[in-house]
Amino acid sequence: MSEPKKGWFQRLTAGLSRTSKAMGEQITQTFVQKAPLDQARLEELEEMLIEADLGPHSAARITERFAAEKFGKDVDEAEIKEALAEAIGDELAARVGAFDPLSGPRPYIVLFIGVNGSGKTTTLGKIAADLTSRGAKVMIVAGDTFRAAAVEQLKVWADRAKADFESRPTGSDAAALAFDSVEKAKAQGYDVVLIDTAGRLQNKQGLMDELLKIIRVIKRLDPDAPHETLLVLDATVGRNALAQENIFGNQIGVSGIVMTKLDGTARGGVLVPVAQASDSPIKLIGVGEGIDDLQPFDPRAFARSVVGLSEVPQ
Ligand SMILES: Nc1nc2c(ncn2[C@@H]2O[C@H](COP(=O)(O)OP(=O)(O)OP(=O)(O)O)[C@@H](O)[C@H]2O)c(=O)[nH]1
Ligand SMILES: [Mg+2]
Repeated sequence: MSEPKKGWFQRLTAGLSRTSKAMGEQITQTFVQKAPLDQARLEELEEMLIEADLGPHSAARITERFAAEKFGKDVDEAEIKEALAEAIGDELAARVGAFDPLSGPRPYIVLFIGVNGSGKTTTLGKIAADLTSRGAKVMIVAGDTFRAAAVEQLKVWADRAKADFESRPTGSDAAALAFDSVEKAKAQGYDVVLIDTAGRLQNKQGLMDELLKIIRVIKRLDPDAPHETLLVLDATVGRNALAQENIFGNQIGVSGIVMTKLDGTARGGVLVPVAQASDSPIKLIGVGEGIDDLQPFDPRAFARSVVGLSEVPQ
């Protein structure tokens, strides 16, 4: 993704408002008056983090760190939020990765994978729009040959992004389409190829095999391809995202994670355990359905937004 767009922090904050509202209310209740931090309030804090789906391990680590700094001291709501944001930001700092297809080899081939409805097609569309707006020559490949409406949905995004579009009738072989498209992209000097795939339940081996086949055939054209395999995870499924990461990571291989729909849940904290459990970094986050609602993952900004604080101080 390009540099953060104007107003992106506001979008992030708006997107994460359900999570931050849940956390904020709890913090306000727990720390209504400035008073020394005691064990009872620490426990409430930890409970709140678990409720926001940060997971027991992160919640415990963050609480411990917080206790080490503040136990017995007078703390108010604002200080709690600042300290919490810092602790969450530190938890995530090493788990971030850049998604930058225009500085890689050409054509840069990106494969989108994930379960049904996680946001693959939408994320692909948003990325395509960003890339074409920066002048890149982009090809979109409708590798979801499984679901009838999938091609039309993607075509809408391709038109919106003014990207070229490759598709075949429903039921066609996705791997053959991917092969021919990549071959064409190489011959015609494309900068980026974005390959959509059919949503799959992680327990349906047939569809997993199809993904492996797509990867196998494009490697014949470029042994380093796909240069990026983005696993798209829906934040609203909560801790189920952890299982998905595990299965796709092991069976297919993942180079980066996109977490979508952070705007659709009060449990956006789930990004934290996913980031920690995953071998691959979080690269992008989705905070809405619109074309500008995809952002590079910025751990500090995420942490501040999640607890309801304003922009990262310069
Ligand atoms: N609120 C919100 N909705 C999103 C976000 N990303 C995607 N969606 C919506 O989630 C729904 C599913 O998104 P798709 O992009 O079709 O998901 P998919 O993974 O391609 O789904 P399949 O092709 O069925 O596997 C759509 O209604 C999207 O608009 C997001 O960040 N926030
Ligand atoms: Mg789709």
